[in-house]
Amino acid sequence: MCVQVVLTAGDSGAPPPAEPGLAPAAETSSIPRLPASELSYARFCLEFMEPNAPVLVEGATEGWRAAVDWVTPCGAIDFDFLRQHFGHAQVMVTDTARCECHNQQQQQQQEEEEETRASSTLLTPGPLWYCKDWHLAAFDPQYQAYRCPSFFFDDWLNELYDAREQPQPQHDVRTADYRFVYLGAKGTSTSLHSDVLRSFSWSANVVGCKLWRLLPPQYSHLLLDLHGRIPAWDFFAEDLEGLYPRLEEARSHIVTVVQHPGDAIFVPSGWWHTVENVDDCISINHNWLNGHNVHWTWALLRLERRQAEEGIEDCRELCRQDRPSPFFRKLGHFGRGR
Ligand SMILES: O=C(O)CCC(=O)C(=O)O
Ligand SMILES: [Fe+2]
Repeated sequence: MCVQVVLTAGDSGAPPPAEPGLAPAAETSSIPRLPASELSYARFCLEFMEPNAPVLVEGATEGWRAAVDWVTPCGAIDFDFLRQHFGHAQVMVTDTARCECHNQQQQQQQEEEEETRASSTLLTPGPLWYCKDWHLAAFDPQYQAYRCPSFFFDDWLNELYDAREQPQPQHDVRTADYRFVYLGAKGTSTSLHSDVLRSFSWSANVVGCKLWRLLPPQYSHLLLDLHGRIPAWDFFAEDLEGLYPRLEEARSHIVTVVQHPGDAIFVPSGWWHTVENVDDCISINHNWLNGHNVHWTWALLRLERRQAEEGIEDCRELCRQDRPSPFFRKLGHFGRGR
């Protein structure tokens, strides 16, 4: 699951400790690739979770039911199987043909361009639907599509979900789990983000190749707009109005990774990333927290609380619950009078 976090800008060219508590990651131009059989849990803790460094684990989907059921003999997605077994599921889809701009002006500009293109050529590019964040494990607990690889097992976030006695609404972010299926055609993509709550994420490809671009957290400030607030939606966003003056510098620190079927990528806390599906792809993704990263989540929650408090400082008095404000009194009066 992905969310955008609003950050504060660093004040100099040097990488600032822009994100409280997030230690700078070692500079790297590629990430290690290790066969699952050669990676012990102790080594994963020591070399990857603790230093918050990415790694690609090969052969992570061996023995998975999904790696058999969801794949045709020629290695494509078996849509017949998916349709038969899960055709009744309701899922969230995103049209990734439209760029996920966070800036209203750019969004409007894109819409205008699309309108112009449509009226001049009478050809509108079709939508590119990407099914994201489908909670399959919770939707059908009997059908065990995969086993969580042992490296990613120490998971306090999903344990919390499992500990609940009552089934919870799947699409309610307050109660849903953080175990997902991503299903997208060639060309679908996920725009620039860092993961929810500064969690770790792992993603294992069952079918297809994905192209990942990763940026360590100490360069977060390079993604921000002129005002130091909104991060760019893509590392390669066309910056016509000079809104993202340090994006080019950010690009020089990107680490690019090609993920093949069977590979699981470990995305550490606070690392920014984009993902492109080079083929039709289906993958399993989890977000998780444990003793190696939960302090960053705590730091983020405290920061956001402080920002929220500062944001309402000017109307704090009006919001006090023990004293109805003149505004609400007026509204109440207005309602009664009609
Ligand atoms: O596969 C994708 O499109 C996005 C996955 C992702 O962002 C993640 O696993 O953190
Ligand atoms: Fe992500």
